[in-house]
Amino acid sequence: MIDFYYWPTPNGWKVAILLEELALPYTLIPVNIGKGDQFTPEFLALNPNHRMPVIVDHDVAGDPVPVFESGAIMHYLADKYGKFMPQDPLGRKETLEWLFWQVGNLGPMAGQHSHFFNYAPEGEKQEGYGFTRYKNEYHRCLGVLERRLTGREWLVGEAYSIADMINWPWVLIAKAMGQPLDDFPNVARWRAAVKARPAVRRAVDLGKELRRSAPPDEEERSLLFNQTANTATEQAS
Ligand SMILES: N[C@@H](CCC(=O)N[C@@H](CS)C(=O)NCC(=O)O)C(=O)O
Repeated sequence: MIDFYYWPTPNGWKVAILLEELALPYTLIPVNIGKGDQFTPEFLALNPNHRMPVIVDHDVAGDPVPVFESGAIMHYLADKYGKFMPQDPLGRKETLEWLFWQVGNLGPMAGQHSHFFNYAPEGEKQEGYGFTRYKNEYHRCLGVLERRLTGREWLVGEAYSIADMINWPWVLIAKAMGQPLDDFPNVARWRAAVKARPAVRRAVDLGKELRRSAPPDEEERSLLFNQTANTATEQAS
């Protein structure tokens, strides 16, 4: 059995998609990131970076194994079950390239753009240097995907893989973040193909109702969104 520390956001969906595709049994453990669950000592023991998703794999020979960072989790599970990742060295190398690209490029750029787009105070939002920088970087990343997907169905090789699963969630919500995919027809086609998979639909629906729980108040939001090493440590203690 796997414990899945989760909140319904794009980073959470990545791992939810793989768990559903692998049809693995798991226990969902909600991490309400709007309320600060990611700073509890129990959670910090699993992920010192206080972010979800995290899994704890109990289906191992010794002590349960915690895994943090979505890319590491996807690689760990695909490797362990020998699925959704090519087995030949070149295919594995390409899968890792697109996995690392997601967690080093698309993920952070889309995440910061989402923050400015959804949470920045008025004024900062449309005109600020930061807003424009992350908006353009997110757009650039969509262009990288467009070039890669021109003339190919999936990101790596001939088959749907963890490279597609990890990149898809931040593309799913492109329009909602003010960047419709009109300029990126191949990305739009690929987005629809992934979205049509039953496992993907189950993953995106996972824990939807959790989001309806009370949103953070102003003080909580300020603490959560203005983290420094000190404030994060204070919250954890
Ligand atoms: N690089 C991390 C990013 C994870 C991440 O940023 N998770 C967000 C939710 S989408 C989170 O837990 N945020 C909590 C916070 O900001 O304190 C991964 O890919 O796992």
